[in-house]
Amino acid sequence: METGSEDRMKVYFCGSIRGGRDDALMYRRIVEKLQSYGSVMTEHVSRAELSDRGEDAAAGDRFIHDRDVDWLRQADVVVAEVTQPSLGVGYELGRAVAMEKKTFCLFRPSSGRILSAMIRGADDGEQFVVSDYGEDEVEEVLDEFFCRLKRS
Ligand code: 6K6
Repeated sequence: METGSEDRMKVYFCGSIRGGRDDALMYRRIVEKLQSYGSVMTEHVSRAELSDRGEDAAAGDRFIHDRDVDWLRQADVVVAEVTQPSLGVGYELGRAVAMEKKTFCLFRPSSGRILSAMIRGADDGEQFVVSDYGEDEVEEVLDEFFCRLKRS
């Protein structure tokens, strides 16, 4: 897959906004790493100053939905941090499956949560992959996924 300046891989990153912002710092780390592979269309999801109200003065919810679904359509790969449950992230993942996007979900068992069966159970080892990770390993786990993606 191309990662040159004009033809950079488009990565759609999903992370909780109105579902809760507890993992915002982890989203930042993930987005910084993703930027080494391609261009991250949803970089705003990782903004530390964004509250769980997910407010945007100019854009209404319909605008956000339509723009994000359009970006999802254009994406080469979808990466989601799914530790913090979020309706929006779950919806994006369902749409990504319907669009047959390569999708990688990251979950931290140390959170004490148990991931939804609808996400864990969607793992087919190829098109939709779920990976458990520890806080110190996120960059390594992403490297492994993108290495495999380049070879496929
Ligand atoms: C402006 C700046 C940052 O956020 C905003 C306004 N809100 C949203 N902007 C863009 N994408 C959003 C917004 N709210 C939700 N989403 C999408 O849904 C993101 O791509 C996230 O992956 C996901 C989060 O869903 P909720 O249900 O946790 O909000």
